[in-house]
Amino acid sequence: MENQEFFQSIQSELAGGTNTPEGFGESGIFSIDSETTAKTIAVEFWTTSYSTVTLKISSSSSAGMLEGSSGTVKLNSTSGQLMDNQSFTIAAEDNTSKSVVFSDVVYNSYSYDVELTGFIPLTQAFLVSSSTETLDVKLTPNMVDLDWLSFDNMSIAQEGTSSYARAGGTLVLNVPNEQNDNITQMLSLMQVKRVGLSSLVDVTPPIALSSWSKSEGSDNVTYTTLFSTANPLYLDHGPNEFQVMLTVNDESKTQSMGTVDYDACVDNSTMCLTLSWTDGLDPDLHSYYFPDWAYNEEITNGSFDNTSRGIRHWIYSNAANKKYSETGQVIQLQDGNTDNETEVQVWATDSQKVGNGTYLVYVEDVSETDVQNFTLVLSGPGTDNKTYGPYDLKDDDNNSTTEALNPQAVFFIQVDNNSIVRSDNITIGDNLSSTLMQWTGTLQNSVVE
Ligand SMILES: [Ca+2]
Ligand SMILES: [Ca+2]
Ligand SMILES: [Ca+2]
Repeated sequence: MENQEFFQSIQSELAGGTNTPEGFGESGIFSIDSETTAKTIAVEFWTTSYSTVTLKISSSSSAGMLEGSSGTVKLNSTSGQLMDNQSFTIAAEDNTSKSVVFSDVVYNSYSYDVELTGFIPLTQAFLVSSSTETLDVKLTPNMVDLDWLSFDNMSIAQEGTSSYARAGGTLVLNVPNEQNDNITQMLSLMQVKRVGLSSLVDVTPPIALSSWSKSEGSDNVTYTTLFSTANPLYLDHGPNEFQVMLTVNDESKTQSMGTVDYDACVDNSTMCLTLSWTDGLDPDLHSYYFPDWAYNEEITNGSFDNTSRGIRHWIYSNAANKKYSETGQVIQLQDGNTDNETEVQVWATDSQKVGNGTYLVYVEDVSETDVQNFTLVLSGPGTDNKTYGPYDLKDDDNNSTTEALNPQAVFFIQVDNNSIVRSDNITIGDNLSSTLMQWTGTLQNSVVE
C-alpha cells in the first residue's frame, strides 16, 4: 500500500464518526516517510464509564403522591452547573413511588434538585460509581399551619335515651392564597374524647385536600371536611363534656365540643339511688355491695356465714371507694354537698346492668348533724320508684318525732337475674337488724380528708 493510501484510509475511518466513542484518549504524534511500511503508535487511552441513574421519588406521608401533580428533577455538577433535567407527572400508579431515569451519566459526583407540587424541594449530593445507581428520594409534604385550622358546627347527639352519644362537626382549613399552590395534603391526628374518660375516638380527616370541599375566597382558599365519631362514646350520669384534639406538625390544639347531660336513671337496667335534702351540709350516701351473697342465701343456706357472704365492697364518693374492683367498673357517683345538689349512685356493674347480689344502702350526715328532710329514692329493674323519707338527721328536740340515726341504714336490697327482687326499708331511727348486720358489718363513716 502506498503511504498516501494508508493515511487516507486512517483519515476516512476517523472522519466516519459512526462509532460512538467509549472514552477520551490522547494519540502519540507520528510521521510517515517513504521507508515506512509499518508504524507502531502508542496511544494513552483512558475509558470513561457511564451509569444509568434512577431517582425513586416517594413521599414521607402514607398518602403518597397525588395523581396529576407535576415536578422536575435537575442533575447538577458539583460546581452547580445544570447537567441534565427532566419533568414528570404523577400518574395514578405512581402514588407510592415515581422513578425518573437518567442514562449515560458519567461516573462522577453530582447533586440533584427534586421539586414536586405540594412537597418541600429536596437537594442532595450523590456519587455515581457503578453502572446502575438507584437513589431513594423521600419528599416531605408542605405542612399546613395549625393557625389555619378551626372547628365549626360541633354537636353531640345522644343516641335516644341510651348511655351513648356521637360527636361531630366541621374542620375548616383556611390556606392563604399565596401558599395554596404548594399545599395539597394535611398530615394530622384528630381525636374526640369525653372529659374524664381515657378512651379516644379517632376522627382524623382525609390527608389529601382534594377530597375536602373547597371554596375560594379573596384571601384564602377554604377547605372543609365533616367529622363524626364512628363509635359512640359512653356517657356517665350527669354532665359529659366532649373535646376534640388536633395535632399538626407536632403542634396541638384542644377545643371543647360542648356538654351533654345524661340521666343514667332513665335506663331501667341500672339501679339508681338519689339522695336529696332541704337543709344542712353534706350528707353522704354509702353502699355496701356483696356480689357473692345471693338472694335469700342467708335464709335458705343453714351454713351461711361470713365466708359465704363473700367480699364486701364499700362505695361512696371518695377517690378510693368508687370502683367495684371485680369488674373494674366505676359506680357512677354524683356527689352533693349542699341542699342545692343531689347525691346519686348508679349501679350497673354487670355489663351495664345492675349486678346480682346483696346491697346495703345507708346515709351519713358528715360533721355537724344538721341535715333535714332527706329523701332517698330507689329506682331500677323490678321495682317502682321507692322513696325513703323525708326524715331529719338534725335533732328537733321534740320527743314525739323520730330522727334518723347517724349513719342511718335505709335499704337492704337483693338482686337476682339483674332485677331487684327484694328491697327492705329500715325503720327510721332503727338500725339494720342484728341478724343481718352480723353479715353486713357495721356502718362505716366517710373518711374526712
Ligand atoms: Ca356528700
Ligand atoms: Ca352535716
Ligand atoms: Ca325528734
